Amino acid sequence: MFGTGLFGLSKSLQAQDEQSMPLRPREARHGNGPATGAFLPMITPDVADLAHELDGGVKVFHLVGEPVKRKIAPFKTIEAWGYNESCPGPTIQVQQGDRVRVVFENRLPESTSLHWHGLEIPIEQDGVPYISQKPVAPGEKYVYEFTVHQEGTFFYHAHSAMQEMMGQIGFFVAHPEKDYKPRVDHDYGLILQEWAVLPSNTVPNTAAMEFNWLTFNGVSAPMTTPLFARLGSRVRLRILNLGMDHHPVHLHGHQFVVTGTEGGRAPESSWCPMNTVLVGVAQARVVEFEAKYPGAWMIHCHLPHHMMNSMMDLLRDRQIQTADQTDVKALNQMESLARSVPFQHVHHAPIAQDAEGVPGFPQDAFMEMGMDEVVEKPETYGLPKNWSAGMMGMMTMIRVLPDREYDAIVSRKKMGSPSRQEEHHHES
Ligand SMILES: [Cu+2]
Repeated sequence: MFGTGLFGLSKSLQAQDEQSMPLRPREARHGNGPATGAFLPMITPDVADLAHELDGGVKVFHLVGEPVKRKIAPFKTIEAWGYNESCPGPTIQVQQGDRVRVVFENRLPESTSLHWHGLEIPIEQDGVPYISQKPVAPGEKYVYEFTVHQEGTFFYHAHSAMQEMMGQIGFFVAHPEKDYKPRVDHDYGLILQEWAVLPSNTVPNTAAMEFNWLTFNGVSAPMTTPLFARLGSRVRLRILNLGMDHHPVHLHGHQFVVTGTEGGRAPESSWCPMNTVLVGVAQARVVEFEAKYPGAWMIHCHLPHHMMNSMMDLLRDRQIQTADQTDVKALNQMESLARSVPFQHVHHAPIAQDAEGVPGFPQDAFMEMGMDEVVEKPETYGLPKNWSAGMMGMMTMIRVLPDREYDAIVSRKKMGSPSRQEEHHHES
């Protein structure tokens, strides 16, 4: 069972399967409850939404800061910190104009606070230890409450640098009172993070400046759940970065326009065609595009070292190297690795007969670790054999699918998560 890719979803987390529903008129869509209006919820692949309850007119969320074991690859689990058993934390979605209360509980071993990045709220709600509030001690609760007058892609995070690097961040999306124009059919969010986890370790080294694990929404490719869109639909993608590096995020096969930043919607006069957007630290970039061309199109950070993970803890005696490697040796290592982790081993791409005599060899040879079966989920249905060998690090894909294939994935998702369907009130 892969589902959302999270360990033990708590009941406070509401699974996101808007994605599993076929496209239908916008008027039929609603958020988590009786919001002030209808909006198309954003999907955060591999991360759940945070449900809320209503108290009078106030949307009340319960957020718990705590240590989280996060499986970032089929064979690698790290001990991060996050919220509500999730890292990154669950996605909060509200609507412009909402009054929001977040009851925060600190189950970390040290003091913390919650900062609402980009929101124009009173200073008492700003979440900076000692400046705007007393730090929230372990075991304590703290209540944040404010009115959201903005629209856009914001986020919450601990206002402590090392806690940020332990993973303490989550989306806070404020949907506009009135739909953006043009409307989109799919809305996806990706949080970019990087981790330094030394060999044989599980706890990120938050003082490191070099990172060996790169994740979208807390998982590395090919474990990232593919995005999917109906051919001909319009797609919004919100990309959020909180780490030590800036990430140029590239989309294959389509041009997009940047329609917003961490400050909200951008005027249409500023939109220009691109296919790579630099997402700086603490920034969000919102892009939109028409899903015109069928296929499985990569979305990835284009920094070469972020298109892979440095698997030094995994490969043991074969760390990344460019010498003293033979085909036979590499295959033996891959096979023993596949037995020990375990994943399914698919033979790597061919090499030349005289490869070992060529200076510089190997580079990408032997890097491919096919693991289709181990990362299989409804969203991977129908991908070509060994697709997973082409995906590493900060990488996912958007599958642009004609009706029949789109519907096949939707129905597989439904079959895979029958219990979650009960939460839906969308009927066509
Ligand atoms: Cu990057």
